[in-house]
Amino acid sequence: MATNLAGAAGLCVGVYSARSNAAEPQAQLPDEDGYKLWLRYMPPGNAAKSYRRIARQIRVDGTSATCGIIRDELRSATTAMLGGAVSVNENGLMDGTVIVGTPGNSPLVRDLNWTADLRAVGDEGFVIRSARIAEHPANVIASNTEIGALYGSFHFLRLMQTGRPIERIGITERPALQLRLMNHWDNPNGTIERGYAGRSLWQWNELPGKLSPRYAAYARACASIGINGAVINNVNADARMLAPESLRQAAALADVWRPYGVRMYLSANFAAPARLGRLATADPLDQSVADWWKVKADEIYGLIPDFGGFLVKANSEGQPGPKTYGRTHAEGANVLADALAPHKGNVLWRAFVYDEDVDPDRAKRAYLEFTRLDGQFRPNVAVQVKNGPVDFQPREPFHPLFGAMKHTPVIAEIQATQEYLGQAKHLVYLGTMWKEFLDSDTRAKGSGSTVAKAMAGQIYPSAITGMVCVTNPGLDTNWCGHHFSQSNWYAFGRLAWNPELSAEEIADEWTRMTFTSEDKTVAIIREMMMSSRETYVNYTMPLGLHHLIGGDHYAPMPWNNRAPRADWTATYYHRASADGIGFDRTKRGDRAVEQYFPPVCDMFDDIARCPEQYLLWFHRCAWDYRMKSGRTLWEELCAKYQQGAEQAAALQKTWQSLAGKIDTRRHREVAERLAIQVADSAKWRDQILEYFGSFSKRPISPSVR
Ligand code: GCV
Repeated sequence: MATNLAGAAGLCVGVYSARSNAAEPQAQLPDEDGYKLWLRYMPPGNAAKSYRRIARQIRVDGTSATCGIIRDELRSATTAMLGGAVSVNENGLMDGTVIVGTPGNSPLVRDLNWTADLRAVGDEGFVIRSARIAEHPANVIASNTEIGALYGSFHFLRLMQTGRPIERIGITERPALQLRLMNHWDNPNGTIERGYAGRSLWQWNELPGKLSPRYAAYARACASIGINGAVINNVNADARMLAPESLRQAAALADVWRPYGVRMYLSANFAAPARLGRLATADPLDQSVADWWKVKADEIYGLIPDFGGFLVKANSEGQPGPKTYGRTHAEGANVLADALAPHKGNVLWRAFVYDEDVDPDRAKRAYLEFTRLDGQFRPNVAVQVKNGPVDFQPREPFHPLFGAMKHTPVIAEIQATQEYLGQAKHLVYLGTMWKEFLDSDTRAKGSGSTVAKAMAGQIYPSAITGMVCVTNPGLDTNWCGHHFSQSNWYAFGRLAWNPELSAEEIADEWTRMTFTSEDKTVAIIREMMMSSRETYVNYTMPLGLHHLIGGDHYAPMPWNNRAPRADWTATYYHRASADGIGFDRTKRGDRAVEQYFPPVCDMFDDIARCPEQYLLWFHRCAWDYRMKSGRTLWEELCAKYQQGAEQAAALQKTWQSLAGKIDTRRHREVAERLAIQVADSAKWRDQILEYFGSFSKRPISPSVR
């Protein structure tokens, strides 16, 4: 009875394909506060006419809370976009029905017999296809699970929000990674470590009795981009987060999130058996400790049956861990893993460790500690590795642990909260940075062994795949502090679902959903976003420089040479002197390059082939070292800092040109932050060049103003 109108299954609609261009002319745009994120559902310009024909009625089979959410979302979104009520009918069929269901809850979907296609998309994927059902042209959003159907519904709405065709479509989507998690660094007292958008979303003084509407709004936003879990507390974990009262609070949040497919995870303090359980030790090989974790896991699953697992920061920056008891990271992770295994929970064990006794170079330490443990972790442990070997710098080479662990799942940790990237004051779109990372070729198994493939278990089979994001929402009305910081939450979700997406297409769709569907304005904003990260690198830490900051990680502080640890200073990294600048990590230096597979190692090691963007990360160079541009290193540094400051000023000017194209409030709020960014970029340029000039003893190039 059903005919596939789109032809071959799996035909995907390209991002720039046949989009209706101009929006219908808009008069004075009403002010917006950013609360709606990318889910504004504005009229989609000229496309509305055809959409009205294709989406006339909604039929969502199934009675669960998730089905209710799908129904409400489709109804309110289409009604808002199409300018007239779209009806919901659970029984009827008419031309232009949007049908959503699973073979389990919908006889219509079952009768389509899309068994093979649905098998291919797994539990969370979906098929969206135009079909003729009982002689009626319809669009069907089908999945094996209701959560998959929810993801499919948001995908369908995204097509409409971005003006793409919804007629004769055939889309098959399956997430590349299993775990797509937000990592909040929120503390029980309501503060957020490295949070720049207000206090924590979680109202501990009200939970579990009172549920803020933001909990569901948050889960809805996550679901709209395929995020399927969240660690709600700081990795610098307070042991009391595992106390019964806290668990009841977390359970209340988990109950709100469940229909959206967002699973609860907690950061666990490794010393909890001692600090909370009052045991004499937290030694992972002590039986009483293992028993304590087992009882704790049972208690958690009694309250949160779909609890995802523990995230652990151990023996790092003062946190307790197995090494405190002379045990390895594997022995530490395994005791928690054994407790969670009967419940199918996972342990995400962070590789952000840099004990000084392991190696003098901080960038080498995690690799040294973890590669020797490969194969010793339980199957439900994944090692969570930051994108680069130091710490979320504006630019780092990829972490050498990607592709290096043959027997242990490695998942990636990236950071949206812009700790080192202008926090919520600078406009920096991170999609480009994350793509640079994901597309990096580890060469672990020949060319094409990208980080994205390593993470997805395509280089070595992996029982757990995933990417997590240290994330940015707080209680600010616009969630992320800077309106453009929302794009980083968005880009994370989209890339975790599909790391093959380009940064440009993500920026394009986010802009259309967040600001406007007017093509010219979209193109301008997209370009602003695409160049913004390189701009930031240029005026802060170009050519492989890193960590030129102090305590708050915001302002330039290259002279910072006093901290409790050498590797928290700036001078440890740049090593500027009268002879030159840079950290020699080559084979003649501290041999950090050897942690990469040979072709990558040789490329980084060879100063002629090392990409100049990593030059001072891997090489120590004389001030007169000749760059590819023909300039000396010193002149190149001057040029980069000047270019960055000019680019920041250009960003501001471009935004000013969009007055009237964006509602006044959001335009003004972004403009205010751009003014700060422009002033900061000049400050970075001037202070860094003055400081390094005191070593180079060369004049600052006349082009620097
Ligand atoms: C949560 C950096 C940050 C710390 C953070 C740490 C980590 O050092 O500055 O605030 O602590 O990374 O990732 O554990």
